Amino acid sequence: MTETLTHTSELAAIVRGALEACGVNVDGLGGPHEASSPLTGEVLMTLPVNTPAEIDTMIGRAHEAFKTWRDVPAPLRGNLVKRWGELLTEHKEDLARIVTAEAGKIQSEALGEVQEMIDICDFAVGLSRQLYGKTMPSERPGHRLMETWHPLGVVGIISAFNFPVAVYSWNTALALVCGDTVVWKPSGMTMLSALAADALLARAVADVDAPQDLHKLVLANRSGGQVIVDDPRVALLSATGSVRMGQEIAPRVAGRFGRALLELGGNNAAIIAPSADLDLALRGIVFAAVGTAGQRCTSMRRLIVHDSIVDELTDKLVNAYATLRIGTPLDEGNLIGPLINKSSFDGMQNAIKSAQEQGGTVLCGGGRVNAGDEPGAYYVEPAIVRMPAQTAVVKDETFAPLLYVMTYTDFDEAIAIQNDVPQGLSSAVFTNDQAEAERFMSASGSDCGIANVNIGTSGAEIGGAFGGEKETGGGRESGSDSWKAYMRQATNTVNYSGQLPLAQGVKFL
Ligand code: UN1
Repeated sequence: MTETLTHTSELAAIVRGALEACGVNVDGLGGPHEASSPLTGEVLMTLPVNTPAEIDTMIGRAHEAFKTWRDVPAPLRGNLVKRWGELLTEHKEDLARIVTAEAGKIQSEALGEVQEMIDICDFAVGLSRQLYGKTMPSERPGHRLMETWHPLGVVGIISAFNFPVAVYSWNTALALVCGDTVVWKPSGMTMLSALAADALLARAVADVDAPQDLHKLVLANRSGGQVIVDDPRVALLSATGSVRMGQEIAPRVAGRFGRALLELGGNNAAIIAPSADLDLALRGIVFAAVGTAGQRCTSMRRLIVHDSIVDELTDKLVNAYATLRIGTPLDEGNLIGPLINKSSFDGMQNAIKSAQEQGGTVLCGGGRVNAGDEPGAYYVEPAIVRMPAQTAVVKDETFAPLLYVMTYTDFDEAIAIQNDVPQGLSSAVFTNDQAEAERFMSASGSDCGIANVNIGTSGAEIGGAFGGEKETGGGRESGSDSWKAYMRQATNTVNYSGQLPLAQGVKFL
């Protein structure tokens, strides 16, 4: 999928072709929403925006479809997800192309994002035969005690621009095998990727003859999202985005006794111990700090380095940063694409300014690249800022390639610095001291949902549960037993004794 663009309008043509290949009726689109590309700043296409009344109808249809879908045996529901996974494999490059154009990811990372969708489909298909419940010994003779897991209802999904299709697929693949139906509101910045992913699901639905209304794509702004948040027919609301968004959504969903699954901000750190393999650490740090232009929830934003190696490591990092090519992701030589928009760029500039005011020294980066060529595009040099301590700005999440470096003397101090932020998504330690590694993963070690050893903070596999604590929101998505969030649990006591003994030895009648 290598294309070098000579003229911006070619990008719109490439995206149009990829959308059509995925089955999107491009001629039927058009409307008030401008879908633009961070690669060039140009508008690629215009799209319709759903009204609250339309969204209400969509939720109603998905709710009706649930009544049929919940009774389809789970392994047969798995057939739908299996077909979706096949179509995603077939159209991996088409979908990745749209993700690149719309989210600004380099091609390898965009392909990786679609691979993540394919992987979760595989996982969910296996899961469709493994929605296990437990049986427990009953305290009463001639009784059986067990649990069953049932479909929950409509799952509302609100997703962010930075993983425009993968995080949605974690939710959707699991929800569908669990017998739920889905209503999805993607980010306003990545609606084209959403149209393509949803069109492939529509094809899978048709191919296996599943109920048409079991998935609904809502193209809307924030107020459209609120319709989904507030609707009592939406049993689970799974939302990825900012802490502010989570703070708004969580009480509203709780107020109607709905369930919320939140994946919010991250402010992820790596501790670099004196025993670490520095070359390995270097590669882990660079990918986590500048991959996806620092715009992953899991991006590395803080380095906590033992004071005996900090100068050596920062020299190596600055040298490594100097070799990174920044520019259009359509050129395979570039490793850093654009920020999503001007407000991300401004956020990074403001953070660097605050860091300097708080005693920080910029070791490299921070400036805008080729601004003259593409006035509406925001390419930046990734920045490293040496901080005297973990000041207020370091505790904020800045969604950009901005890495703060701090030092520590003893390992407990490093863990305390790592934990002393409001967010709790991902963390890492680079060490060859096994006791330190174990300590980091222990109950009084990292307080994050993800705690890695000799691996960076980003790039998790789908097989593990994904999510974090504190302001990150506490939700778990993707692998392990995250599926339980998408189902309701029933406890069944069966009496085959012909008597009616009461529990706890109670005597009555
Ligand atoms: C996100 O940034 O919201 O672990 C998801 C990772 C990816 C998923 C990130 N597998 O970096």
